[in-house]
Amino acid sequence: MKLYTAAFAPNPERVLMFLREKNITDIEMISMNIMEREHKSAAYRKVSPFSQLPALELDDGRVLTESRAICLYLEGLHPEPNLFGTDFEERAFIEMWDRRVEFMFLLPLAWWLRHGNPAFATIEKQIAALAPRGEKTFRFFAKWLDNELANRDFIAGDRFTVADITAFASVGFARVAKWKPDPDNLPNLHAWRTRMMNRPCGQK
Ligand SMILES: N[C@@H](CCC(=O)N[C@@H](CS)C(=O)NCC(=O)O)C(=O)O
Repeated sequence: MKLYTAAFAPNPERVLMFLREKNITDIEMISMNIMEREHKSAAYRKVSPFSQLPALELDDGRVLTESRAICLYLEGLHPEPNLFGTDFEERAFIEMWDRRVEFMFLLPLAWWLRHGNPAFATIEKQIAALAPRGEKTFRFFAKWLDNELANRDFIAGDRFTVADITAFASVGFARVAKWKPDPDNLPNLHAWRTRMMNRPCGQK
């Protein structure tokens, strides 16, 4: 299998963290430079129809895109440690949390950065009004998550799951906005981030 990936990009990072947590090391890596538009080549468009990363090319030539789908496939091949849930109830709650994080944290952050930071003009038709809208939702969700984490150590419950990976990749990407959870205002999110940094997902 081949994983098309990119440095400093949150969705590829989600899959790379998943690989580290599962200790999967037998996938060929093909790294592309997004800022230099390597992923916009005609050759890569044949791999990924929307020219996005990551993409996992299977040995039979089929291609999976969407970080979550790639992780789910890898969970099937490497069931332990379980990161998607062991029974239907746990899977449903983990999915709820993972989607909350993706839609209310990672995507607003992407709007904030991609529409507000001139560095992203090479890959985004920027609409200035989307940046503050994204920033507001991102900051709102960070505060909300901080309150949630007052009562537990992980995003979706009492153990580490794929939802922690999505949130940790988001917090990593937020460094581009010079944002990280401030221990005074977001103490629980700050403590959770420290826990993540000390896990395999935090070891680059
Ligand atoms: N929903 C997709 C999103 C993939 C995505 O947006 N990837 C970004 C990198 S984080 C990308 O390829 N950006 C290139 C571009 O927008 O031109 C997933 O979960 O994998």
